[in-house]
Amino acid sequence: MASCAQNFFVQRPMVESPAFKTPIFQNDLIMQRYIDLRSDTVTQPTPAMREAMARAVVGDDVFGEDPTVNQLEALAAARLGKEAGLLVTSGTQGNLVSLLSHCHRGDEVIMGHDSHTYNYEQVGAAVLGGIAPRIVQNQPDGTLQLEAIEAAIMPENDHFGVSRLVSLENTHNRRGGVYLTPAYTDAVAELAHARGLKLHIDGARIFNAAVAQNVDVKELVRHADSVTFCLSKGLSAPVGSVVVGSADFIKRARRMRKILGGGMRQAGVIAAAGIIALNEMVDRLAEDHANARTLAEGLAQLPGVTPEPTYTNIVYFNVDHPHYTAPALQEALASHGVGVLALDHGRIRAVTHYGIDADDIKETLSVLLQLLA
Ligand code: TLP
Repeated sequence: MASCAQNFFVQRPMVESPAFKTPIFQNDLIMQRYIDLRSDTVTQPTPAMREAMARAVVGDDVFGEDPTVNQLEALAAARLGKEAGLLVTSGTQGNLVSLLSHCHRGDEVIMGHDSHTYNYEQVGAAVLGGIAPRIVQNQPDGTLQLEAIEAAIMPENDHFGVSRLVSLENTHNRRGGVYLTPAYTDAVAELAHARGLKLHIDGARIFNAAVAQNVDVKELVRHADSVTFCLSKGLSAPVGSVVVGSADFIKRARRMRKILGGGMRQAGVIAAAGIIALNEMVDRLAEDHANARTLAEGLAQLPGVTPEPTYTNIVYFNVDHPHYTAPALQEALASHGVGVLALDHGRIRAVTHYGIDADDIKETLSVLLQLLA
C-alpha cells in the first residue's frame, strides 16, 4: 500500500516538539518505521499530489488569476453545495476569516467550551476583531444543547453585546472525533436563523463526518452560512483549508484573508494537491475509521488504559497505571517509535490517517502491551 511505503526512510528534520523530548531522529533519514499517531496533520502528500503540484498551471491569485486555485475553490464550493470557496492557509485562518467576515466589533459568537476555535486558536477573533466568544457547554456527543444556545442569545439591550453567530465543530476534536448529524445541524441553523444569527461550521474534518455517517457532505452543511474544511488533515494535502459560503460572504472573506496576510500569489501549487485531496482521498477515510476502531478495541484489552468511545479517526484513552502518567507513556511510546499526544496527566490522543495501516495498529498495540503488562 502506498501509505505504508512512505513511512520508511522519511526525511525528517531534527525538531524539538513537546511530543518528542527524546530525539530519536539522529540523521536526516529515519532507518526505522515510525508510527506517527500524533495527528492527521502529519500526513505526507501522495505521489499524485506531488506530480500535480509540479505540473500546476499558476498565476497571481491576489489578482484572481491562478486557474488552479480557481478550480479548487469552485470544486470545493460545488462539493459542499455552496456558491463560492476561498483557499486559506490553514483551518485556523479559515475560522478566523469566517468569524471576522460574519461579525463586527462588539458582536458575540456562541461556541462550545471544548471547541478548537475557543481552545487552540488563541481566540483570534477576540484579539484581532473585538469579537467575544459566548461559551456554551459541549455535550459528550459534541453538540451544544438547543436550549443552551437559545439561552446564550443576548436580548437587545444597551448593556449586552450583539449575538451574531453560532459556531459548531464537526467532527469534534476534543470530544473523540464524534460527528454531528444533518438533523442536529439543521436544527441549530433553524434556531440561529430564526433569531437573526448566522451559522459557521468548523468542518476541519467534515469529510470524516460524512464518511462515518455515509451521507453526502452537502447534507451536513446545507443550512450553514459558512464552513471551513481542511485539505491538510485526513485528506493528506500538505497545506491549506477552504472556506465556503455564499458569493457575497466569500467576497468579504477574501478581503479578510488579505488583511490577515493570506493572499498567496501563485498558490496553484498548493491548490493542485487540494484538488487531488477532494477527488481521490475522501472515500479512503473509511480505512482510517476502521483502523481507529481496531486500536480502540485493542486498547480495551490492555491493563492500565481505557479507551473512550471512538467514532471516526480520533482515539482518546485514559491512563491509570502504576508506572505511567499520560506524558510518561507518551515518552515511552516515542522511544519505541510510536508518536501519540498526551493532553494532560491522564489522557492521550492517537489519530489514524493515510500514513497508518493495519500493521501499524498491530505494532502500536504490541508496543503498548510490552510497556503496560
Ligand atoms: N487541530 C490540530 C491541533 O491544532 C490540535 C490537531 O492536531 O488536531 N479545527 C479543528 C477541529 C482542528 O482539529 C484543527 C487543527 C483546526 C481547526 C486548525 O487547523 P490548522 O492546524 O490547519 O490551523
